[in-house]
This record gives sequence, C-alpha cells and structure tokens, in this order.
Amino acid sequence: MARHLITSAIPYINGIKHLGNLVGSQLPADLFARYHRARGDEVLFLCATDEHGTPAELAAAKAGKPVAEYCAEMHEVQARIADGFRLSFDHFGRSSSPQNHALTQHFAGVLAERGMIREVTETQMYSPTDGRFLPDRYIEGTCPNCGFEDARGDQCDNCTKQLDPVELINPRSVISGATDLQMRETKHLYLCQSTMKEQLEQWIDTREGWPILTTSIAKKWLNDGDGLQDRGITRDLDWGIPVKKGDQDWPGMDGKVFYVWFDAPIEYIACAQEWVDAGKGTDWQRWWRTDKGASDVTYTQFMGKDNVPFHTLGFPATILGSGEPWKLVDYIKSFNYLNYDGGQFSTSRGRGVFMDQALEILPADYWRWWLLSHAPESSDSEFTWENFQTSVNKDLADVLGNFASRVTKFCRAKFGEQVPTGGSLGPREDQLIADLTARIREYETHMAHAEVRKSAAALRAAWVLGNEYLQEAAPWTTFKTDPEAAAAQIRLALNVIRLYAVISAPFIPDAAAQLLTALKSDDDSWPDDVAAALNTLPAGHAFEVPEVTFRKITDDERADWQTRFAGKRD
Ligand code: B3M
Ligand code: ZN
Repeated sequence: MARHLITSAIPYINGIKHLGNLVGSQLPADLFARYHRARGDEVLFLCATDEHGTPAELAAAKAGKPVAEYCAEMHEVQARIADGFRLSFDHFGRSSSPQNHALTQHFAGVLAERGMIREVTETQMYSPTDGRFLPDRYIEGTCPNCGFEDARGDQCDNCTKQLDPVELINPRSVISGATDLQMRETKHLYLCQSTMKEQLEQWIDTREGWPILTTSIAKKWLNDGDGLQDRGITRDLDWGIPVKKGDQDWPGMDGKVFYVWFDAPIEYIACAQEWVDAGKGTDWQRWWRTDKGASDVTYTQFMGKDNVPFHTLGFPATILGSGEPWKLVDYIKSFNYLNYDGGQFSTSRGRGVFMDQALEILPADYWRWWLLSHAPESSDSEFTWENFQTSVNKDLADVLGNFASRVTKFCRAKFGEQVPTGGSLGPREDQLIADLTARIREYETHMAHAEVRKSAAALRAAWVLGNEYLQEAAPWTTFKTDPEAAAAQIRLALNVIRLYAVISAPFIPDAAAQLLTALKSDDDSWPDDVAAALNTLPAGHAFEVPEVTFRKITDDERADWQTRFAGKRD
C-alpha cells in the first residue's frame, strides 16, 4: 500500500483566513489527501496553527488578551472553520505545543553541535521603559522616505519602502510609546545555511517534475545577489520557544526565543507526535524517520509561493544540517495568488470573502468546487462573483445536480424508487463506459501530479458525458416504445450517479455523501474497472430521490454579495 505524508502550510494564528489563503495550501492539500485515501493509500495529513512571532503577540495585545489565551481561542476558531470546509486533517496541531518546543530545541542543539549555528553580536534598539529589546515590528516612527508618521520598523505602509528601524525619525516603542530608545549590543544566533548552498542546490536540481514555480523561486534565492545568506533564527520576544540547546540553557540567550520561521516547519514533525499523543495514531516515526520505516513514504507539501524559500532552503537546511535521518520532502506543490474582484484580498481592509463568511452564505462544496477548479497554478487567478455564479450554476447545478435529479425522478415516476430490471446495454452504453473510463484515467493522472485545475477539468468532463448520454439515449422517449431498453438505460444512469459520487468526493465531499445516501449505497470503492463499477447497484436495489444537491445562485444574491464584501468587514 502506498503511503502519503501530506502537509499544508500552517496558517498564522492571528485572525481568520480569506479564500485566497485557503486555496493556496489547505484546500488543495485536502483534495490530495482525500484522493489518496479514496484510492486506498495510507495517508497522514497534517496541518496546525502557526502561533509564534510578532503578529501573534501584536494581535493578542490588540484583542486585550494574554497571548497564550488568544492563541488557544483562535486555534479553536480556525479548527472549527477548517471543519466547516471539510478539511480532513488527521490532526490539526499547534506550533506552540510542548512537542514542538522540545523538537525545535533538539534541532538547535544538534545543529550547534555540528557547527551549523554561529553567535553574532549586533546592536539593536532597547527600550528601558519596556525593559526589553524591540524587534522591528515593535518600533514605529516617521518614514525617512515619505514622512508618513506611522511607519513600521521593517517597512513603511504608505510608500512600501523596506526600512531598518534605525532609519526611522522619532522612533517610539509600539508597546509603551516610549521614545527614550537606545542602541545596545545583543547576541543572536544564525543558521549557517550558506555553507550548505551546494548541497541544497544539488538536492533541488535532482528533484524530478517539481512545479517550475517551486524550483524557480528556490533557484532565485540560491543564486541572486550574494546567494544564500545565513539566517537569524532568534528574536527578542516573550512568546515563542525559548532558545535552548536541547534541554540545556544557552549562555547569553536568556529572554530570547526562536524565530517563528525556524520553529514553524518543525511543527510538521511535532504535529505527528501530537497526533500520536492525542491517541489518534500509534507511531509517528514511521512517517518521519527514514531509519524507522519512513523511507517508503511519499511526502508532499502544499503552500503559497511566498512560503517556497522557507521550504526549499530553510527547512531542508535544518533537516540536512542535523545529520539525522529525517524524511525530506519529495514534492513541493506551490501556488500563485488568488486576487479578488479587480484587486487583492486584504485582511487589514476586510476586502474579499473570509472563510467564516463564505460558510455563512453557502455550503462548503460550492466554494471548494470553484476554488479548486480555478486554483492559481500557472499564474495568479481572480475571484469574481460573475465567474463564481456561472461555475456553480453550470457545473454543479446544471451538469452534476441536474443529472442526478433527472435520472432519479424519471426512475421514480416510471419504475418506482428501485433500480429497474430488464433490458440490456447496447453500443451507445459501451461507448459511454469507454468515454468515462478515459476521463477517469485522465483524472487519476492529473491527481497523481497534484494538477488541481486539470483534475477538475477531467472530472467536469466526466460529468458532462452523463448528460450527453442522457440527451442522446432519451429514456423518456425510449420508454414509450421499449420500456425494457429504457430500464437498462436508467439502471446504467443510476450507477453513473454512484460513480460520480465516488470520483467527486475529493472535491465535493458533502454532495458526494448525500448522493451515496440517496442511492442507499455505502460502496465508495474506487472505479479501477469502470464497467464493473457501473454494475454495483443491482436491479431491484432501492434508492431515494436526493434532496436538491446544488441550488443556483441568483443575480440578486450575486449583486448583494458583491457589495457586502467590497470593503471593511463588519
Ligand atoms: N504561517 C505563512 C502563511 O500562513 C506561514 C506558513 C508557515 S508553514 C511552516 O502563509
Ligand atoms: Zn514612507
């Protein structure tokens, strides 16, 4: 049995994500996980919340809550919404878990022992009033470039210039507003990834079939400017994983924590430990340690393009640098951005649809279908309400939903609510079976390569075949002259509905389950042999006409939603 380890980039804890975030990692990862489970493969699908770093501290301060409490609450919120979208994580962990603390400190200890970490003394802004060093985002002041008064230490939001906090005019502490800031010396740790340039380059060059988006970003970081830089892996924050060498204190590192991008990918591993500790699994090492059975695992990561450098260089540097037998990623699937209605999604301005809002207005499957069938793979893509309305109404309501509804209703009217008996299949039916087989094999090929849009197109094409068949065979006409032949056509069509439910489940799990329930079938085995699969429901098998599987989106709704999500979230 093939074994697939699948991870989605772990979303930041501060706030609810928008649909662009969803389609950039969690949703396609879920599609892939569901598909492999449906094929009978063994799957471990992991995700978590990314809980450290300045954004978490700042968001908690804004919410007026202790950061640990804020993170615990937001984790629950994100878990509930993920559930609403039917994201089928085997475990949804937390990067602040004790498991990740221990593992991150372990990696730092091993890397230090192997000479992969150096200590660097730097000068940094210190606030006597706050009694701490201030990270870039904790300092604001006037932009030297445009005069904007609330420029952040790392960047001016007004003119977008990247800044160093020392360049700010009249710098002040974001925490207390104190202006008596001083430059003081402090020590930080750097991961010596520059020494691993050749090893990383060689590894990337030998990956086969990786998306161009992934390798081109990795190569750019390897070779641009001065090439791969050593990376600071510590920060002056209260919230985070305390800097230690394994379980030993690290002299001179009191009060410092690891940089969020050092510990976040390690959570992919820690999450598997959390999964075991939560009683959901028994052995995490056979997924993660090549000396403990993980060498036959295929590991696929899903993420947005901005996360690629950390996964092609940063995390592999941690893994390879440790010299320990950890499983390295086999395939990195990355995505471009999804734009929103002529602009960008904006969390700060509340522009676009956020995950909680999406579920308030329509069931998960509508969103899943649109997002996946328009996934920003080869380039950025755009969400427009017109396009959303058209796709849902056409693909889901007119094609798939309508097929299921026409066939079952016709059967009920003429033969009753059971699969009709009699008649036999002719050349037209053989052709349908052959065409479906071709589409399904195509779908499998695209899925195997995590080609999301192409998989959606193949699936849609399979749905269309059913409608075309129905149109041509016209059982309602056949019935008048040859009821036996119509019975055979409808028997096949009912089986096609079941087949659609099975192959569509990775995209639209709720609708698929609803169709199987209506057909009173619990056989969701994959149609390796399509002809055989179309004999699953025998003559005489009882079924029910399903409730409306997909309803249409009206023009009024479309116009209403367009206005509602144009700006400021209420
Ligand atoms: N939290 C960034 C993001 O959500 C970051 C991903 C971490 S993956 C280890 O886009
Ligand atoms: Zn500026």
